[in-house]
Amino acid sequence: MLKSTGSWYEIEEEEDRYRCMARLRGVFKIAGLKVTNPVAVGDWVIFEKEQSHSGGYEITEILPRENYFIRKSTHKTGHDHLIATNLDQVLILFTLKMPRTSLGFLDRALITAEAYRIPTIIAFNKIDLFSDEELEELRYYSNVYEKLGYSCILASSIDKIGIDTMKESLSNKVTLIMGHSGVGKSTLMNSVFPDLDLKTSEISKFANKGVHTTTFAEMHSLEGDTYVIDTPGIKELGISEIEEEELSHYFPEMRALLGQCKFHNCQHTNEPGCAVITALEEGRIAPFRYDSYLSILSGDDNRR
Ligand SMILES: Nc1nc2c(ncn2[C@@H]2O[C@H](COP(=O)(O)OP(=O)(O)OP(=O)(O)O)[C@@H](O)[C@H]2O)c(=O)[nH]1
Ligand SMILES: [Mg+2]
Ligand SMILES: [Zn+2]
Repeated sequence: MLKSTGSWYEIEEEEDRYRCMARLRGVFKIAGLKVTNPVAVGDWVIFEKEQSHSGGYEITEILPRENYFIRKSTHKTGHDHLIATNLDQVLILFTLKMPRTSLGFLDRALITAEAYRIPTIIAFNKIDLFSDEELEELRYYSNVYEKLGYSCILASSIDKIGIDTMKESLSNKVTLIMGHSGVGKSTLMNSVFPDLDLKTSEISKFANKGVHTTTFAEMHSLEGDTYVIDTPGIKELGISEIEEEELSHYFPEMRALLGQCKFHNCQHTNEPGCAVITALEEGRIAPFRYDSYLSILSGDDNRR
């Protein structure tokens, strides 16, 4: 499924790659998931011609998902929203300004991807805008994340930096593109795949808060087996389905210390003999990562 617009779904047939619009036949309930959207971008579905005369198509079955990227629904309490499914990787765009991405947001996205074992690439975007000092700050972050096993790419669509590397990383994969509104997701995809021609905002328009240029998540089928899913910017990312006790498992630097704390149920806040706190004190864990951990653990709402 490539795109959903209300009750209609745009789908691409696997072999002949023709496109059609389809509706859902009946109600789909997915065991164990309370979601606002039963079918998500990336889903493999079975469809057929509508039994009535209309000539339209109907989705009759959703095939089991390999993985999915999910967030808390912002308008329906207790429900989640599927952003996309069956992903090879997630690309998170981060900017230091215009607009600034918080490290808390980045870490929440990384944790969600970790929880579903989806490899992640971080693009530090719009580097043409930054002073030497800011670039230094970016390099510091990028170093920390590289060491944790995330590929980092410094990128700029204006100065054409990182475009070839990006193209290589995205080729023949299904990639979900994530980040706040205005970080340059659509612009970057246009730079990497010039045929794409996605709608982007002008600087003046983007200065207006609340303008979302991309309004639906949409999967774009490109050369070979390359698929990118451009999404509307999200303001905040509520983490779903992760228990407090398992949160540290999704921080690779803490996962590495699993079982080394004095207490087996250590939450790494102020317990004696905590291996995580020792690592923090010895500079083996970056303070800003530990801050993210604490803020997510305490349910603080710095999701933005
Ligand atoms: N300086 C600079 N500006 C950029 C760069 N990439 C994009 N922009 C500008 O950033 C603004 C937002 O770009 P978009 O590509 O529309 O952002 P988006 O992330 O797709 O935003 P939504 O669709 O609303 O989520 C536009 O004015 C772009 O021209 C870049 O590398 N450097
Ligand atoms: Mg966009
Ligand atoms: Zn501990």
